[in-house]
Amino acid sequence: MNQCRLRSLVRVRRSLALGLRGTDHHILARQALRTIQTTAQGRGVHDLDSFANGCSAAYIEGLYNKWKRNPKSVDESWNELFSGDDRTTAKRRPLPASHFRKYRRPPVERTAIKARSGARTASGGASAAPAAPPSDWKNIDDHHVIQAIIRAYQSRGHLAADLDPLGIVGPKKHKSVDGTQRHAAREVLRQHYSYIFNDLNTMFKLPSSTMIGGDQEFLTLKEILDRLERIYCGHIGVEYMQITSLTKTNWIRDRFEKPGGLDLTKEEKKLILERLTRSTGFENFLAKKFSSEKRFGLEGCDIMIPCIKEVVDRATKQGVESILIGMAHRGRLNVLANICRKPISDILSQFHGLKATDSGSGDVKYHLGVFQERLNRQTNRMVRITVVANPSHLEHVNPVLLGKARAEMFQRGDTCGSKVMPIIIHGDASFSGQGVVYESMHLSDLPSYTTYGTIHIVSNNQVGFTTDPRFSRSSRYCTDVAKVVNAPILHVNADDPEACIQCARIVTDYRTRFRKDVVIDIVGYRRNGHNEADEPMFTQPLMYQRIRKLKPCLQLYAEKLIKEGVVTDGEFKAMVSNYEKICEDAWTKSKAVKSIKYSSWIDSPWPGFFEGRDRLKLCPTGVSTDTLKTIGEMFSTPPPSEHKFEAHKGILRILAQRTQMVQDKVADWSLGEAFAFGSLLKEGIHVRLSGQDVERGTFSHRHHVLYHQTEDKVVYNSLDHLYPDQAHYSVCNSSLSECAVLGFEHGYSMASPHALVIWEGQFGDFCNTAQCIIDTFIASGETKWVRQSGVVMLLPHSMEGMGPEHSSGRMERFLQMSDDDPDVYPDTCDADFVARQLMSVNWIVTNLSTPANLFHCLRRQVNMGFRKPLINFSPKSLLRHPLARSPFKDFNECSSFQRLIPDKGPAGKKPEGVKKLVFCSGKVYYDLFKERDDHQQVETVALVRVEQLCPFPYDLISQQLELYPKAELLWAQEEHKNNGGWFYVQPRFDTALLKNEKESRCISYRGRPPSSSPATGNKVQHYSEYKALIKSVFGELTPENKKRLEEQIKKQQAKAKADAQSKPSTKPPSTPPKGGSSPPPGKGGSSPPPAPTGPQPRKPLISMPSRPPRGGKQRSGSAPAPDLVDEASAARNTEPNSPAHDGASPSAWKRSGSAPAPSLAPRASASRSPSRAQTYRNPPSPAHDGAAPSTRQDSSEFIKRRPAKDFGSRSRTQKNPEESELDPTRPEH
Ligand SMILES: Cc1ncc(C[n+]2csc(CCOP(=O)(O)OP(=O)(O)O)c2C)c(N)n1
Repeated sequence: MNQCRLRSLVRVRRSLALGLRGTDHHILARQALRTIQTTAQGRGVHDLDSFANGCSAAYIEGLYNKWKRNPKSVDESWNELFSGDDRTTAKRRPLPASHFRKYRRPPVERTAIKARSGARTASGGASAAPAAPPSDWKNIDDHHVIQAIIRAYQSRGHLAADLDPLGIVGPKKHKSVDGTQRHAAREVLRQHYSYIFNDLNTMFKLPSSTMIGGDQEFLTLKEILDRLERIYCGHIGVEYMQITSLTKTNWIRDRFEKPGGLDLTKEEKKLILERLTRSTGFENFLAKKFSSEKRFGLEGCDIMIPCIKEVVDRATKQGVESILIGMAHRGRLNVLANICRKPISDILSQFHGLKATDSGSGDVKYHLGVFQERLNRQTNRMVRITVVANPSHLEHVNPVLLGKARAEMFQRGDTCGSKVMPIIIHGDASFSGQGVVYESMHLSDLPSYTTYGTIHIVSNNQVGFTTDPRFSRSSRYCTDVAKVVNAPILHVNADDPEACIQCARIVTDYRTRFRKDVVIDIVGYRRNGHNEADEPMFTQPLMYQRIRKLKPCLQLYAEKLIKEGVVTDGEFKAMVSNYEKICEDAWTKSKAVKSIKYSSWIDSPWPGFFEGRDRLKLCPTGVSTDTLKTIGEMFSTPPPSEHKFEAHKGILRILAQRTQMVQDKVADWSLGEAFAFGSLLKEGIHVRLSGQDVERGTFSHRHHVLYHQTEDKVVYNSLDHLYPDQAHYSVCNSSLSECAVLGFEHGYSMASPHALVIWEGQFGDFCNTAQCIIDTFIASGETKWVRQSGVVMLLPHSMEGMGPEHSSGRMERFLQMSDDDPDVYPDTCDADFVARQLMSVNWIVTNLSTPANLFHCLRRQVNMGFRKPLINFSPKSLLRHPLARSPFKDFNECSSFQRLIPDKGPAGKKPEGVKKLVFCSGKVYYDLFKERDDHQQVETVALVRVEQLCPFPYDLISQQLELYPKAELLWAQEEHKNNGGWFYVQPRFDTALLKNEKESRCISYRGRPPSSSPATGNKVQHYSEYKALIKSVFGELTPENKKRLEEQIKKQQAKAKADAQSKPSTKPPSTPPKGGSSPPPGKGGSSPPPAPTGPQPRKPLISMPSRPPRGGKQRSGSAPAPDLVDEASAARNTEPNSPAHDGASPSAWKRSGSAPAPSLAPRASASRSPSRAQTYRNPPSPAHDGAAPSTRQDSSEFIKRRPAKDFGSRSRTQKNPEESELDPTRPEH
C-alpha cells in the first residue's frame, strides 16, 4: 500500500470515528470502512479521501449498508467503489449528467489540495487530487443538512411534540416559507432551521437512517419535513435515540417512520371507542353513586384502560400467560373492573362499609390485590391477571411485583419472560420522585433479577396531589429515570386514543422482541382534585379553568369517529347505555352482599398448599448424618481437577478446614447454613439467597461461589450440585440497594410456599433504607392482605466495636412491631402451643447462638404449615468463634429448633445453688460465658439463651423461672437500654412472673445505658462499656482470679510460641474474632477457646483431600464410616440438640489455641429454571445413582460460565484478592 493511500485511509478512519463515536454506528462504520478498504484495493483512494469526514461518515455508512443488501440499490458509482470491481467501471453505461453529478467525486478545496500536495511532495509523496466544480459542494452540503435534519427530528422531535391535551406545555408553532405552521421549533432543528426553509421543492435522496420514504428513495424537502413533523412532533413524542443498540433504534424507527405503519382499521377504532366507553363509564358510574367517596378516579387519563387492555391482548397473542400489574391508587378500581374483570358487584360491595368475616385488619379498597384467571375473548386464550396489593407508599410495590414476576417465571421454567410479563403503572410525580423507582429499574438487566422487560405505563396527569411538576422535579420529563436502563420512552397525548393504542402496541412488541424495559408516558390531566372531595382550584386555578372547558376524551373521540363514519351516533349511544346497564345490574347485585371476605382479594393464592393440611403440625427439621456427610463433603471439596478450575489458594485452605470439620463431625456457622440449604434442596425446596456480596459473605465466611482465578465469569457452586434431582440453589450478589432488593425477595417469596427465600443485609444497620418494605409489606402484609410470606431477613448484628452504623440491625424496631400482646399469658398447656403462637404472630424474630439452631430455624421456615417472615439477627464474630459450633448430633433426626437454650453446665445441674439467673440472647452469651468462667461463678450464675425472642417462649421461660426459684433475675444485653431486646422482653417477663402467684421477683436490666446512637465509634469507650456490663453482672474480678488469669495467659503464650516453632508452615490461620467485644489478652480476657468437639485433640490441617471420582461407582459417602453410624445411634440416646459446649468445662476450651476455620463454598449459574416447576427441582441427571455427590452427574455441568455482562478485563485488575477479599477477619464496609 502506497504512502498516499495509507494516509488517506488513516484520515477516513479518523473521520468516521469522530462522526460516529459513542454509538454502535461507530463499530458498524469501522466494519464498513474495513470492507471499503479491502474492496477499494487497487483503486485510487482519493474517492474515499475526499468524501470521508465527520459529516459524511454516516452517509457513507448508510449507503454501504444499503449496497450490502442490494448492490443495485445504490448509484453505479457507489457500487463500483464498494465492490472495487474495475470491470464494472469499464462496462458502465453512460449515466445522465444530472444523476452523475450527484455522486461524482466531489471537488476538493484547492488551497487544501495545495497544502496537502505540498506536504506530499515534500515527503516524496503523490501528486494533488483533481479539482471539481464548486456546485458539487452545495449538493453534498445539502444532503448533509437533510441527514442532520432527519436526525434532529429523530433525537429531538419529542421536544416539539404536541403532548399536552391542556395545551399548557405545548410546542410553539413557527410559520415556514411555504406558509405551513410547523411544530419543529428552533430547539429541534437548531442551526439547520434557517438554512433549510429556502427551497422546499428540492428533491433529496433519503439516507438509510430513515424509513420515512417507504419504497421511495427521493422526496422533496417539503415532503421530508411534513412526514418528520407528523411522526415526531404530533401526538407522540418518542425518545429512543439515547439507546445505544442500533438494532433497537432501527426497530423503533421502522415502527414509527414507515408510511402507514400507524394506521388503524375501522374495526380497531370501534374497539378503542368501546373500551374507552367502559373506562369513562365506570368512573362516571362511581361518581354518580358515591359522589363523596374517595376512589382516585382516572378521569382525564381514561385512555389508560384501553391501553392496558391492548397490551394484555397483544402480549397474550404473543404467548404471555400471566400478567402481573403493580400500581397505586389512581384508576385502580377501573383496572380491577375492566382489565382483570373482577366482578363489578364485588368492587361496589367495598363501598358499602361491610364487616369482614375473616381475620385481619384489611385495607382500603384502592390498595387491594386481585388474582383473576380468565379467557381473553380477543385472543381466545386463558390469561392470569394479578394486581399486587400495595401500600400507600407510592412506587414501593414495584420491586415486590418484579420479584413475584421473576419467581413465577422460575416456577414455570420461563427463562426469557415469554410466559410471564410485569406491567407497572406509575404516577408522574411519584415516578420521578421516589428513589425506589431508580433502584428497581437497576434490577432490570441483572441476571438473577431480570424480568426480561417490564412495561411501564405512566398515568401522567401533570400534577402530584397539589404540586405542579415545575416544583416537583428537575428533569424535563417525569420518565427520565428510565433512561438509565436505555429504555425507549413514548410520550403520548392522552386525548388521542389512536396514538395511545399505537404506543401500547409498540411497547408490547418491543418487550416481546427485545425483552427489555419500555415506557409509555400517557400525558393527560386530572379532571377532579387529588381525590374526589378535593378542591383543585385552590392550587391549580389556571389549569382547572382549562380543564373545565375541555370535553372528555370519550366525547372527542366519539365525535371524531362519527365524523369519519366509523360509528353512528346511535351506535355510540347504545355503547354508553349498555355499559351503564352492566354497572346498574352490578350495583343491584352488590346490595345483596351482606359481608365481605379479605381472602377474596388475595393476590397470591397458593392452591393446594393449605388444603387438607394440619397447619399446626410442625414437621421435624433434623436430618440424617448421611445427608450431613454428603452435603459437608461436597461443600468442602474443590471443583473436579479435570476441569482445571483454578481456585484461590486461600479458598482451598478454607475447603480443607471444612473437610476437617466434616471429619470431626462438627459444624461452624457456614457449615450449619450449608446443611440447612443443602438438605432443603434435597427435599425439592428451591433456595434463593440474595443481597449485597452474599456469595462470599460480607465477613468472608460463606464462599458459596468459587471464582476461577484466571478466567473471567467462570464460577463453581457446589450447593447447586449436591443431588441430581435437587431443587435449584440460587445465590446472587445484588445491586447495592436494600429497598428494591428486599422488596424483590419479598415478592419472590409470595409466589410460592415451596421456596426458602432469604435476603441478607450487608450489615443489619443498613436495613433501614428498606424500612418502607419492612413496615408496609413484611410486618403487616398478612394482616392487611391475608397474604403469607416466609421471607427470611438475615441481619448481621452485634456490638463488636465497629461503630454506630456497623453494630445494630435495630432489633428493637422489629420487636416493637411484633403484634403479640405483652400482657397476655398464652395457653402454654395447649398441645399445639408452639405452632399456634407462631401462626398468630406477624413475624418471627430470632437471635441465634449456634449453627445447629440456625439450621433448624431455616428449615422450620418451610416445614411449618403456614408461612411467616423470619427476622434473624445473624452473628459476625460468632461466624468463627470456636464455641459457636455444633456437633452433627445437633442436626440429626432427634434434634429440633431450640427456642430457648437452658444452662446445661454446673449451674443448670445444681439449680438450687444458683444466685443469679441471667437471660440473654445472641452473641453476648459467649462473652458472659467466658467472663463467668474468669470470675469463677460457673456454679452460681446460670446463663439462659433466648434464641427466639418473638413470639416469646413463655412456656420455656416459666420453666426456667421455676427451676431457679431463689435466683436474682437479670436480663443482660450488649445493646443500649433503648435498643436490643429489653423493652420487648421486660413486660413479657413480668407477665410470666405474674402468672405465678408465689412469685415476687422481677427482672432487672444489665447493659449499656440508653443512647441515641446504636454504638460508640471509639474502641476505648467500647471496651469500657463492655467491662461495665460484665461488672454489672459478675462484679469485679477478685485478686486471686486476676492472678490465675495472668498465669493462664502466660502459659498459653509459651505454648503458642512452642507450637509455632514445632508446627509446619501450612498451619491454618488461627485468627481470633476481629473486633470482638472480648477484651484483648492482658486486659482481663483469655485466649480463644478450642473447638468443643470431643476428647480427641484437633488434627493439624490436612492438605487438600483428593476428590472422589465422579461418575464412577466408588464413592466416599456411599457407606457411612463406622464412627458415623455410632455417632448417629449414640445421638438418638442423648438429649436432643444440646449445644456442643454445654457442659464442657470452660477451662477445657481454653486449652487449645486453634481458632475455627473460616469457611466457604462454590457455585454455578444464577438464572436457571427448574425442569419441574412445582417442585423446583433441578433436571434429573442420567448419571445419578441415588447416592453421594461423587457419583452423581457429569462434572462438566459443575463449572458454569456466568450469564453476566462482560465488563472486559476490569474485574481482572481489581485489588489484590490476597490482600483483601480473602482476609477472613476483614469485614467489608
Ligand atoms: C411515598 C409517599 N409519599 C407521599 C404520599 C402521599 N401522596 C399520595 S398521592 C400523592 C400524589 C401522587 O402524585 P402522582 O404520582 O402524580 O400520582 P397521581 O395521584 O397524580 O395519579 C401523594 C404525594 C404517598 N402516598 N406515598
